[in-house]
Amino acid sequence: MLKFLKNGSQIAALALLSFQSSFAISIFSDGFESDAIGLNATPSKWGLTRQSVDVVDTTWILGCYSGSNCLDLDGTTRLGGRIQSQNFNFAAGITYTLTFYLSENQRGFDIASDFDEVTVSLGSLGTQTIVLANTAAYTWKAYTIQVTGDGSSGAIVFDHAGGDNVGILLDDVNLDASALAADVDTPEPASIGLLLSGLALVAMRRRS
Ligand SMILES: [Ca+2]
Ligand SMILES: [Ca+2]
Ligand SMILES: [Ca+2]
Repeated sequence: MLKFLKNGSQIAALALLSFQSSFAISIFSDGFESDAIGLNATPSKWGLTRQSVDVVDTTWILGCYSGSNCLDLDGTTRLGGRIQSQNFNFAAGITYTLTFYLSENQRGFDIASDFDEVTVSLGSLGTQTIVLANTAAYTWKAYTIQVTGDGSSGAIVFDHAGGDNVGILLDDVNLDASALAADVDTPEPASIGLLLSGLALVAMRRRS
C-alpha cells in the first residue's frame, strides 16, 4: 500500500481518515547500501546532474552513519557533484520532513585549499547550506528541512560546492510526509460516522 502513497491526494485522504494524533509516512529513503562501491558512481535512487560523486566505505573514509556505504559528495572530477532524486508532489496542507546525515570529509585536508560546502534543497520549498571543517575527526550529525506542501512538485537535491575530490559525506536520506496536527486532532463527527460505517461495511463484506 505504501507504494501508492506518493501521490499527494492519497496522502491527504489518509490524513482525513486518521484518528492518530500524529503519523508520518516515509516516501523516500536511501542509505546507499544497495549501491556498488566506486568512484564516479551514480547512486541507484538518484540522478547525477553535475560532475561526480563517489560511493565510499572504509576503504576511503573512516566510517559511514549506517551500514557500510555512504556518499562522498565531491567525486573524482575536481568539481563538486550534484545529485537529484525523483520528483515528489508536495500536497497542500501536508508537512514534509527531509532528514539526512552529514559528516566532515574524514580525510583531514582539502586538496585545493577548498572548503566543504553543500546546499540541500527540497523542491522550491526549502533549502539549507552547510559548511563543514576539513577534519579527519568526524561526527555524523542529523540535519532537517521541514516544509508545508503547497501543491508544487520538486526533488531532493544535494549540491556540493567543493572541487577537490574530497567532500562532505552523506548517509541516510529520508523524506517523510505527515498530516498537520490540526487536521488529525479534530476530525469532524460527521467524518467519524462515515468512517465507522465504512469500516463496518468492510467488516461485513469480509465475513461474507
Ligand atoms: Ca549507509
Ligand atoms: Ca571524492
Ligand atoms: Ca573539499
